[in-house]
Amino acid sequence: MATLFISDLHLCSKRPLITELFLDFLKQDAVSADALYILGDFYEFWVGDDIAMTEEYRPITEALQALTSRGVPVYILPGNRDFLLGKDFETLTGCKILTEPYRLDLYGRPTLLMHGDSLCTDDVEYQKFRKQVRDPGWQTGFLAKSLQDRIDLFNKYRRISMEVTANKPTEIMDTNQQAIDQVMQQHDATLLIHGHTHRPDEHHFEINKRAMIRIVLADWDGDGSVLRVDKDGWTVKKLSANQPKPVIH
Ligand SMILES: [Mn+2]
Repeated sequence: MATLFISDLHLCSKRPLITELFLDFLKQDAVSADALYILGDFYEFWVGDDIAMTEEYRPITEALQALTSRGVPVYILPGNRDFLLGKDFETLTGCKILTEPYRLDLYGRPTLLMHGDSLCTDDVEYQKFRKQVRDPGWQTGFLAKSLQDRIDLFNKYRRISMEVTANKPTEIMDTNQQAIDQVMQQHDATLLIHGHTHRPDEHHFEINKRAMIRIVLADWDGDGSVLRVDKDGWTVKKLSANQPKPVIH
């Protein structure tokens, strides 16, 4: 038995193969797991729980429900794309939403789970935006708008974000080591698992002579990627679509 970690699937109707890969992963791998943790940006965007049963999202909602009802706990830690996941999503899927940083004992190892965007402290502009959209007052106001208005606003944010990102030095958008040290020390963890940067890797370093590890999960783009942890250690498993289908433009 193992605990599985995934992030940055960016599920949306424009990438049906990724959704298919995820649904297969639930049936083939996740069904026998101790637990599944989804560390943010599971969806490309999430404008409110009222989209959970729309044609686009229903298969995902129902597949998560099927998994949790079979007794596999599924935890989701919202990212910068899906921070509006809420109570109705929990009820419909049986998933539990975590707030970050989330600390757990992972087979004896004190572990911290995050999405990763809050560690990119060099990107001051982004952190300001993050603070705004994570504000409960802002969220209540946003969710009170019509579905179409919310989708339009999200698309606008995405456009602005893409323009801004294109002009930013890439180092700024990576994690800041001081921020990592601080959060790991504060929560007394020796392993940090996060996604967000799309720079999959395993970093080994020390804080006050204590060995630390930071695992960065891969985004799902063409292939899927799963971090599998058990009492003996961890491995990264690549997932490929069983029957590759031509992409129709
Ligand atoms: Mn992200």
